[in-house]
Amino acid sequence: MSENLSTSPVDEETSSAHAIQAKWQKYWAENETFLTGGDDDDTRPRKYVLGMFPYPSGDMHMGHAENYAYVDIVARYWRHRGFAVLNPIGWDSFGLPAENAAIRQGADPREWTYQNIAQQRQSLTEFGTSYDWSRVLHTSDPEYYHWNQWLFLKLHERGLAYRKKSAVNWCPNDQTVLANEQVVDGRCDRCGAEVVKKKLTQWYFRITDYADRLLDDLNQLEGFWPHKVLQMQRNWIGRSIGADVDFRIEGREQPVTVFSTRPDTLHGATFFVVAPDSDLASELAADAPAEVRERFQKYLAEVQKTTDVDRQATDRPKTGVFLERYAINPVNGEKLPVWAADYVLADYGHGAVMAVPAHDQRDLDFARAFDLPVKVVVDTTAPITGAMPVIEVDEEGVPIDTGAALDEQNPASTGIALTGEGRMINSGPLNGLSKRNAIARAIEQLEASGTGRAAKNYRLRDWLISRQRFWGTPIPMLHAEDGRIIPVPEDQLPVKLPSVEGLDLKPKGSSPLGAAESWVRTVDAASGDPVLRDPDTMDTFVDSSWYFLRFLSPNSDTVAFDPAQAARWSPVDSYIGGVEHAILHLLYARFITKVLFDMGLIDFTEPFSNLINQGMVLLDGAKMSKSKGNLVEFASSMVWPGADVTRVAVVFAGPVEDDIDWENVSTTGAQKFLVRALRIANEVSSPVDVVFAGGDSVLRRATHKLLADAPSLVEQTKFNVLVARLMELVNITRKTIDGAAGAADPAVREAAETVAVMLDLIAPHTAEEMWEILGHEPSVGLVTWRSADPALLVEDTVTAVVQVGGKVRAQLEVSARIGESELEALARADERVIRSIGDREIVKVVVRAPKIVSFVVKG
Ligand code: ANZ
Repeated sequence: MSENLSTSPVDEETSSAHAIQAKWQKYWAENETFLTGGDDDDTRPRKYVLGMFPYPSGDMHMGHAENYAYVDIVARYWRHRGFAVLNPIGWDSFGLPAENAAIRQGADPREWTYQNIAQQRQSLTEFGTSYDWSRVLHTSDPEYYHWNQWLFLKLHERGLAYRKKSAVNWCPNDQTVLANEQVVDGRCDRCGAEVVKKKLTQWYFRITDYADRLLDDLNQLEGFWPHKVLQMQRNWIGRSIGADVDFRIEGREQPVTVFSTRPDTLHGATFFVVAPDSDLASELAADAPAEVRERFQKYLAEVQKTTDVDRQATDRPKTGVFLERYAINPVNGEKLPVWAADYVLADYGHGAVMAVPAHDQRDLDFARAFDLPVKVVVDTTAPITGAMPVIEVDEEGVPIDTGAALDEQNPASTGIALTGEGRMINSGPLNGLSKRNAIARAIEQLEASGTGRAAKNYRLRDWLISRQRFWGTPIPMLHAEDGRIIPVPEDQLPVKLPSVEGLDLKPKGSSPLGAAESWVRTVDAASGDPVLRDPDTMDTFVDSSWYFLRFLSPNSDTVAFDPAQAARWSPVDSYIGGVEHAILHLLYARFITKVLFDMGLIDFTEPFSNLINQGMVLLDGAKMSKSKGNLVEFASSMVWPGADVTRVAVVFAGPVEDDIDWENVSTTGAQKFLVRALRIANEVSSPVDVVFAGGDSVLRRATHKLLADAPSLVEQTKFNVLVARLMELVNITRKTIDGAAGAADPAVREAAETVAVMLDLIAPHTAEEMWEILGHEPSVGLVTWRSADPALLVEDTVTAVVQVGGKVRAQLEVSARIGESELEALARADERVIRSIGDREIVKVVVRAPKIVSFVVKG
């Protein structure tokens, strides 16, 4: 076990650190030191610094400590640079853990939630964070979720909130819908039951309408967000460009459309596949012979137990059922057998594909498993640059002799699909074209013949937002007996959650709210008709999709946020949090931002100008988490070793984006450093108004070098380097105090004050204490950073003499810190020295850097 867990000494240093901590926390609270400011008469420029707000699951652990330490560094930094800083905090306080805890304890989720919030709030205060506590929000407060409901109505008005019936992941044990991420290896991640697909009518947000903008605007963020996160967002949206092609199915009136990224390969299609769980598959099977129908039904039951992720796995054996129906290829009239196979997904593209086994690996695997023909239509051995090769064709126009090279690569025997560049063959009018040109030509031809058109497709799905749970925002919709769905009028918001009294929160297939009779039954104000409230609640990602705007007007009961305040403060300048939110939360926040922009409420289209992702805090190589039972709790670390020590230790442990293992974090090193820093402040003996001039030049240079470097260290998030540099400056200051100049040297005061002001970013209690000891009024947190004196940044130089045969022949201006070999090299290169040595032999060189080089010569 590490020192951090096993020891809890109450030594002198720790208890004095605790006294300092308590003293300054009281001061900050009483003086409201960190209120935002930035009002009309505040002429300072503004920064909005935001940490991803916490979920109130018990107390926080070291992973949170790291995050909030970083947020505080950035917020404090901009205050020191003369900015008005908005640095708020709130809680993402709806969600399943509260509800599950309430079910276990037979209690109200409210109690669990607000108790945990109180505990976390206490921890964050004791951590010395500089939040503006006047702006706190909790998403589970009706004052907050009122505006989630308003947002829902606005999306509904714009056609962006709609209901649809579709197959969703369903846990038969927990009796609830699961998100794709909650399904692990086909099982419910909470209870382990096999997840099935169930068709349900649910509310969705039409995020796919924004797919292009969500994708294209990522380019603006390049360089400001981690590249990895941008790439993850791009992949999640997953735009594919290609064509929709209409195939006739024998015996069916309506054609069936397929999406293909490779319309150039249409002549290579040898079969046709529909998703077994699509309506089309059931319809086609319904008309098939009884035994086919039966086989299909059995297969479908299996498929419904398989997740989309597993269905797309390439290493699974291919399975499927021939439906004894045929599709007609629109480019050549060929009959293609129609199969139902689970590698085709019902809700991607149109849920059906033309299979081109020679050029698509999944199709090839399937063709080989069921002995279906493979037809090569792209010669990937042919050059695609230079002149178009002459392709010899037989009397039917089929190329002959595509070359031995291509024979060797025949996918039917190698099992490897030919996906590369090449020249079209066996493709009628496309023959000889490169793949790229053939795609364009094929689309032209499809459009001309009315059997297809250019098309785009996205991996991104609409956002399913209804949950059959109690502890969330009620969906503000009413259901009339005649099936009409009526929005709750805005002036009747918020639709508050009922009391849990008498409600059974246990999952049972529908929302527990449906059983709250007196709540669910109401009347439509306009018609006076009896109606039922929608019993579902919203996905909690809705709550966090716009909370950064609520911080601008946290107490308004007339608007979600004030557009004038949004114009003043947003977008968020620095958003700081874990990479686990790289996809969904950020995507949803970006989507809602664009909707609010389209509504004319804000004048920006991206919510977070800069994103900082910190690494994880591990314990013994595993991520700290409650379920793993390897938490180092936040509160206990503040009892021992104290907030400042914890902060320094965590920040010093490594670069922001790296994972750190708490086992390797040294709190003793951090504690020693803070004690040394305080001691220096205590020893300074020059007066508080002393002029910083003269004094120990090494120390002054070190101080000004740090003043010059620190801003870019912070702005490039090299926080651990900043700690190292502060440690170095404390050491140099110590040397000066212990040397001839002593503690009265003004350079010592200058260095100590610089340490105090910069240390405020990381160890604010110690910094305040130092500042006070040094004779200043609090708060050091509001002191503007001094700028570096350029004269002190110039490298120190000295004059070196070069002797040849005992006579001074040259003088060189060199750095005071020059090394021996470097000095010798400079001397040997000097014209005067070369001339004076002439062709005499050098028998010895004596170098005393930085002052003398002496050449002993013969002859
Ligand atoms: C014929 C073809 C030939 C295809 C070829 C690819 C290569 P991405 O890039 O991921 O968008 N496809 C279409 N709908 C599908 C579905 N519902 N389930 C599974 N696969 C589906 O993939 C697009 C390609 O995936 C499409 O282009 C289609 O196969 C397949 F040499 O059409 B292609």
